[in-house]
Parts: sequence; C-alpha cells; structure tokens
Amino acid sequence: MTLIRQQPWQFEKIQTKHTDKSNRKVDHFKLLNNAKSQIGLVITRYGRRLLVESKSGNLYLCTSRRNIGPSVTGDRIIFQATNHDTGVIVALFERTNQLSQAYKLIATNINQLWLIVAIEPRYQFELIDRYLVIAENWGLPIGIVINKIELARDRSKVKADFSRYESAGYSVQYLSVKTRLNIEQLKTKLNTKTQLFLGQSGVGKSSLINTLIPQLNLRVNAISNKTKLGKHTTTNTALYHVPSGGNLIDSPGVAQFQLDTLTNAQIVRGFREFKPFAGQCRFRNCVHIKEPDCGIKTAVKSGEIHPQRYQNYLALIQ
Ligand SMILES: Nc1nc2c(ncn2[C@@H]2O[C@H](COP(=O)(O)OP(=O)(O)OP(=O)(O)O)[C@@H](O)[C@H]2O)c(=O)[nH]1
Ligand SMILES: [Mg+2]
Ligand SMILES: [Zn+2]
Repeated sequence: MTLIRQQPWQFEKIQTKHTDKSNRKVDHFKLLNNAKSQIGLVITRYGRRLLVESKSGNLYLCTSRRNIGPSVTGDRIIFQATNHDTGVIVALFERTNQLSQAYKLIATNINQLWLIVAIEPRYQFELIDRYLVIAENWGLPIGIVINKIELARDRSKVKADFSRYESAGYSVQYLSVKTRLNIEQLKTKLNTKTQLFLGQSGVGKSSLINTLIPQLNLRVNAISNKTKLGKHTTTNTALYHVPSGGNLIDSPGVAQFQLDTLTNAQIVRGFREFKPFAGQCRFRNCVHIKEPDCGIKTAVKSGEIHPQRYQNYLALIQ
C-alpha cells in the first residue's frame, strides 16, 4: 500500500521561459483596448478549463488561447467573454512568482506561505524541513501553524519540538480549528495580500480556510482512523477571498517532496539558521559535510544549530 505519494515541487524554469517568450508576442495594450477584453483573476483550474473572476466579481469558465502558455490559480489575465459565463483567456500578466508541483504549475503571485502541520497526522521534522527548503528558495515569508493542538497530550513537548524553528526566526502559531484556539490571533497575521496554505493531507488546511471564511463550506474529510494519514480531500488548488480583504489559496496535501532538482547551494539556503555560521567555514565552497574547520559543524557541536536540522540537511544534500 502506498500511502506516501512522492510528488516533487519545483520551480518551473524551462516552462516559464517558454511561457514568457510566447506571451511576449501578445500585445497587452492592444488587447486591453479591445472592447471585448476584461481583466480577470484565475480562481482555479478544472483540467483544461479555468474559472476566472472578472473585476466586477462575475465568474467565467474559460479556455485559453494556445499561444500564451498555461495559466493557474493566482494568475492575472486578460479574457474575452464568449457568453454570460464562458470566455477565452487571451493574455497573461507578468507573475511576481510561481509555485510548481511535479513539473506542473499550481499557483502564482503569492505573498506569504503558511506551512500547516498537525498533531494528527503527526508532524514529521524531515517533511517540515523539506517544505521549508522549498519555501526559502522562493524568498517568500513563511509561517508555521500547528493545528489540532487540543489533541496534544503534552503541549509543552510540542512547543519544545518547535523551538528549533522559532529560534531560526520562523513565526510558529499553535491553534485548534476545532476549539477555535488562537484563530483570532492568526487572523490578525493574515494581512498580506495572497496567502497560500500548504502541508500534508489531513492537517486541516481546508478546515482552517472554512473557519477564516465562514460562509465558504469547503469539503473536508475525516482522516483515516486506522492509519492516521489524510485522505487527500482537496483536489484543486483554489483561491478564496476573505471578506475583510486578502485572498487565501487552498492546496491539496502532498505527503512528501523530492528536491532532486535543487542544487547544493539551494539546499543550504533552505536552512536559514546556517547563514551566520557559513562565513566561518575555511573553504568558500564548503558543503558542511566532511570539510575541516566548518562553521556549521562547529555550530552544531556548540548547540547553536539544532542537531536534527543538521541531520535532515545531510539527508537532503547527499
Ligand atoms: N481534532 C481536530 N480535528 C481537526 C481540526 N481541524 C481539522 N480537523 C479535522 O481534520 C480532518 C482533515 O481536515 P481537512 O481540512 O480536510 O484537511 P486538509 O489539510 O484540507 O486535507 P487535504 O485536502 O487532503 O490536503 C477533518 O476531519 C477535520 O474536521 C482540529 O483542530 N482538531
Ligand atoms: Mg483540503
Ligand atoms: Zn562548512
């Protein structure tokens, strides 16, 4: 039985270049002057069709002109309505950033990431550190949320477990969607424009979005009692508006990442607390494994870098 799905998340460099190139040929100015054209936001994708929201809040199921490349949740686009609820996407606006999974683009134009973990399915540091490596390489701010905290037998143990992330500079929120613990506190932090919730299946991403946008009613699923693993309830990455401002993007849970495509330098960058010590390495190209006079290894020995973070780093770099 394969409960762990191996799905790599990567930066879609090649495809992006191609998209940009073909999109460059599109004359945005001319298209916007066309009376049929409207500016839209991609909400979600259903196979080859995209749900697009116009500026006035109407929804259109759109196909896309071939020459402009794929568009996904978060994309700002120009479309032309073909009916009261259908249309054709004719151009993409430039993206500020983009997130891909298994060579497939899944969301763009994100301002902040939230990594959601839970007491059940039990958080795993190896998995958390993989997510963080990817997030750090996007250069986006990232917060960590530990959900279902009411299930923890020993909360101080959980807090001690996550102190390694707090001392690395991450904001860590302990909450329970079920008992509403610290939900209001989290709300005050959701002030940037578009937030992407990511994390393993079953941790409560959709439940949290339902709590933050009460009228929404996204489908959530009980995690399997036997395996304590999630069941992959959310299948489409989709964007939701918060009534008080901003957007939340829900994504399907993935159980494991592969970072094959990342270089050693990118993996090092993924461990943000290594940075102050890297300058103390004797060799400029030190990968902090076997080299003598390594600032990172010295910091591990002195307790300034958490030994398990270093172990997870070694597991990724080899
Ligand atoms: N005990 C407890 N259960 C919760 C809490 N939050 C969510 N759940 C439950 O956890 C289960 C999974 O929640 P979902 O919101 O579907 O999880 P998800 O992260 O969206 O999962 P995918 O869509 O598969 O990625 C559901 O049965 C929720 O009711 C919580 O704070 N405490
Ligand atoms: Mg979900
Ligand atoms: Zn070193």
